[in-house]
Amino acid sequence: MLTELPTTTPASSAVQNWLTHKYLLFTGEDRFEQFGRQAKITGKILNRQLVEQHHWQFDEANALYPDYHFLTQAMLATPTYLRLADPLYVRVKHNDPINQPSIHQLEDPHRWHHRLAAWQLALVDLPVGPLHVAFSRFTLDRLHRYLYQALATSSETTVADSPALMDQLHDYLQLVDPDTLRELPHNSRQILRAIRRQPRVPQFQINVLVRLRQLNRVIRHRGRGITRLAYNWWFTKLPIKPRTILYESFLGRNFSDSPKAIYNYLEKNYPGRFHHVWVMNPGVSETPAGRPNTKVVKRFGWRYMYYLATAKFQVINMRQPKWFIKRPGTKFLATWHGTPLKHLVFDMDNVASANPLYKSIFYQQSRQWDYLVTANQFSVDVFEHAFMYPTDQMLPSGYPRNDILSAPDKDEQAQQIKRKLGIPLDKKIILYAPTWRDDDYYGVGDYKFTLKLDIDRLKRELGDEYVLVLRTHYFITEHLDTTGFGDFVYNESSYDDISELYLIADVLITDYSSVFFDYAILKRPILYFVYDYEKYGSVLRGFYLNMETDLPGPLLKTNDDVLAALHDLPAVTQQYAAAYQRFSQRFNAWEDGHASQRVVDTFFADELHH
Ligand code: C2G
Repeated sequence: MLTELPTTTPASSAVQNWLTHKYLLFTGEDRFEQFGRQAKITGKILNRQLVEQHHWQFDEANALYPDYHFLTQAMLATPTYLRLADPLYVRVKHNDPINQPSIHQLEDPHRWHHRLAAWQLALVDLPVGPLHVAFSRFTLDRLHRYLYQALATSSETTVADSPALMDQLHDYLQLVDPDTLRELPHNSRQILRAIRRQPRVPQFQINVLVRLRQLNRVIRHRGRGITRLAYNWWFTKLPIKPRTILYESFLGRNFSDSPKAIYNYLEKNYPGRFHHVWVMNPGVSETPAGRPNTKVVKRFGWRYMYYLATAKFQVINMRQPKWFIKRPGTKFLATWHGTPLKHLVFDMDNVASANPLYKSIFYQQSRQWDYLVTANQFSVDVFEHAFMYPTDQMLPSGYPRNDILSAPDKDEQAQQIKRKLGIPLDKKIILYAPTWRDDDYYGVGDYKFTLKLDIDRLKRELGDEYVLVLRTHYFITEHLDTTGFGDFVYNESSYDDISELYLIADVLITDYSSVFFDYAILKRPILYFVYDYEKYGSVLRGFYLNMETDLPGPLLKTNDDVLAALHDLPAVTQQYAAAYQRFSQRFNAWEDGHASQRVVDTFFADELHH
């Protein structure tokens, strides 16, 4: 067995030593962030003389796992190793498995064949002893973890479907240390033992064992697991409901955005034609509950799973769950949620906030979309490369969510909204709606926001004329403390629909949020408070627009600049008149107040016209 030597030597002299001594040099095994990506130190450095002396070679016939045999042989011959504190060699994880997969991310139907062949070659040459046990344990652990994927009947390239692979697995299991097999959890142990005894285990027997294992997991995960199981085994086998529509906006956090506009349009123009099901998280105050033909279901609850499986139409503004099964006969409308300013998916170099599989998960999910709603030609062009999505499946419609901004009665609606929010009718409104920061978070989907806008000063200098409506992004979970600002600040971060806040706002302050594309339909002044401009643009995301020349308003880096602009908005308006016009032509040419109609006429065509 390998023993670790004490790391008393600094890296440089360790490298010197390694040339003359007989040991492996590990450079650590930690995962960490490097260049904004997940990285792993996996380096093993070997003495070249040793390699030549033993004629160790990579198995070039094995395209995916050429190094197992090489490494086990090296470990056998060099029973000690030295782990270095400072990395000499760093592997950055590939974060685009679709366009630039690493060998481990390649989709290869023969992966299991290569894997088993490599293990077999390595284990055959390991004499009984600690390394043999360790390698058996390592491979059985892999088998245990991927067993479901490898044996489940629904998977495309299963071991179970292929008699040759079952034979190979059977042969491999003869080699492993029997004691390590005993260490496996019950169900995996049973499946592998059965295959060890006879290669041709009947499929039904495997299915039973695999299902038992799934059940086991469910019992461990309780709640969600059971509903998921019901979704997989039962609900997706039920007939599809031809007139049911499932809607979801911002992960069930709001009753808002284009799904809401489409829903309102359908109920107004085709009342009673459809059953509407809205996905809402518990605790959301504004929901369509109680409206005709409408149900509200809890995200990930039983009824949600049922409708996710059986509703013929799905209208969603972000992404469906990873495990969503797109059934034949169902139709999926992705409305998305903004014209892109920040680089998206395949255009992102570094995925600072997400896991390395983000791009491939996004890719698989977007293949399930039948249509993607777009607000302008610019979005069509960007989505084509950023999502790798075909343009002929995009709807060049404008955003349904923006119809309200061209409504003939928008001024009356604005008065009503102001009353509803308790904002004095004689006050003008500044709407501050910034976006989130990829690197400012507590945990997954749980982002922070640090308020850099000097509210105190705004109140002092503008409080007689204005109130401030504060609206944080839906990812920001923390509630900003605005006590002490009295009736100057209205924190509408949990208000359901930002379009209604646009309607009442006399001026918008934002940063890198797509909100200004929509707000510009109203032709009112827009200011950009970009206190972290250099960092955001170059390190975190990168932009599709030239922020210096393409925007309809000024980039302001300090509170002084923001206040100066607010004090003289007519000057800003005048200065940006030409830029604003260019901007509107480029981004809002399709926004004529009839986007919902265009989307509905295409997406529901078969249902409405037969
Ligand atoms: N939004 C909001 N309040 C904010 C910011 C955003 O209600 N303070 C809503 C708006 O509808 C906006 C949408 O969330 O259009 C998307 O927000 P962005 O800030 O643009 O950020 P993101 O969610 O990363 O989406 O193609 C657009 C991109 O996907 C950006």
